[in-house]
Amino acid sequence: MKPQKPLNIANLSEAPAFTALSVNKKPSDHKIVHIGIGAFSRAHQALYTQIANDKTGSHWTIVGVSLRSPGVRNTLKQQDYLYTIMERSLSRTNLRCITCLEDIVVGSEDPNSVLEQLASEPTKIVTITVTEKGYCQKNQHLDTSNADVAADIKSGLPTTMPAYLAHGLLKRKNMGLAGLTIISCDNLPNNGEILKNVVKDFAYTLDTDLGLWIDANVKFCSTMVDRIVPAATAQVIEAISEAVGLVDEGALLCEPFRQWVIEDNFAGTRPEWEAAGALLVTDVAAYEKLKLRMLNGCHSAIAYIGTLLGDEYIHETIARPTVQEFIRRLMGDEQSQSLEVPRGIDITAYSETIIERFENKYVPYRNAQVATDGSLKLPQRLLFSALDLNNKGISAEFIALSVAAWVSYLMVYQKTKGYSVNDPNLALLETIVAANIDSAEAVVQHLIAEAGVFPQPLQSDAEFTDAIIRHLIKIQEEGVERAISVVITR
Ligand code: CS2
Repeated sequence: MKPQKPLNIANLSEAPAFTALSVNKKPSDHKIVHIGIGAFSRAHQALYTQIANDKTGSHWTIVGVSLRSPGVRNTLKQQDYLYTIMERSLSRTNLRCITCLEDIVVGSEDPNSVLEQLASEPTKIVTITVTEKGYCQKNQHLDTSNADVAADIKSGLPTTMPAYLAHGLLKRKNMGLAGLTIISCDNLPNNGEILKNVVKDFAYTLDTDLGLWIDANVKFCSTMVDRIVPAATAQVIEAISEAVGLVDEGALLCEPFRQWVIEDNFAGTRPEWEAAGALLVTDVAAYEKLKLRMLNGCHSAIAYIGTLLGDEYIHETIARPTVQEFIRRLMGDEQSQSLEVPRGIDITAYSETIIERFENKYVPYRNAQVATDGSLKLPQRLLFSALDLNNKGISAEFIALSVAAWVSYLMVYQKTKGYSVNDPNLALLETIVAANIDSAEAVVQHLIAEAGVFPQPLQSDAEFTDAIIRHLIKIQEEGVERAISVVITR
């Protein structure tokens, strides 16, 4: 039966799965400010904090920050910031109510409300999920040619993540508050270091001493985060609301799998996230590389191949035997060969788990969602692996085909506009593709040289360039599935 009443504290006892829950809404003196309070962070970091609270009796709360849209705040405010996570696979369905989210502030409505949270005494930790483009970086430093960054420097009011953090830290410094720990949870290698660089670069534009204060008082942790959490749809909200027995407009569906590896580099206290299964390590680099190349690299390859095949979802594309074999080989022959597997990880089992996770049709994930922002994702997901393989004398045929699928995806879009392409560099990509639309060779060469996507040494790798062109021509002439069949039977 369709529920009528909303999920909130007063109605909680009417949700059979949650009757035993007690919600602690007392003000907390241990807060985490989370910038970028989207579906991923609510089903990942918030869950780790919730479990750590539940297991240890601690009372850490999260204040979410949405830099632009008030949507999530508007939805969750009416529900006392409670929401459900449904973990789902063939063999498992689990419902959980998250109660540790305290509030959400919206930067576009009131930038000061964000700065106040960053510069409040109880705030000990800031976690970040703003996606690749939110870092406003170029070569791991602040990109001052980025229009939003330039506007933030000029106006003195923040709109970008680096500007918010720098202003917030300045406020903390001026108020004589202690430093804090800032944790990047985005899919970027070396994410803690990049975050530190962009924040410090912005800090120097505000106050010459702020950089020194940051060095002395603020710690940045790199992390590897992993969980497949699609953007919630109306169907998901309806199905979860029915399962809960209350209407939950903020409900999220995700896979049961989750992983969080955190660099143990804290300025002060933190939740006992290890009680929720997080791994605290001295160096996360190897874990980041493993996950970015094995999972995200293959995810992107599937997204472009799947879009060319007209598939809506990742699970549909991975169910095609040729694609599945291709992804296994991309992982086994190339991505895994390009990196050092962290000790204790069985790479074959890890790869098979990734395939199973992609196959999880109970958590449908759109190819279009993974395909977004390709120009910012391709380097760490596929291109750096090609570079490392090249240095080892191993050819990168499967990677080249995946890159050719991305090029073909841009070309088909240019010609047909049959789907939308979301990418912050779309204008430049379109210009390059449009000028060379009749020649696979020219399009690849100009994208490699001018799109700002391909790392320098790879630009002069003629063998890699030729392989992309060869696969692109095959895709154009015989279709992507045939192009894949050729490489997997070699
Ligand atoms: C995906 C990731 O949309 C994407 O680009 O590859 O969001 C992926 O689902 C997560 O990184 C999994 O941990």
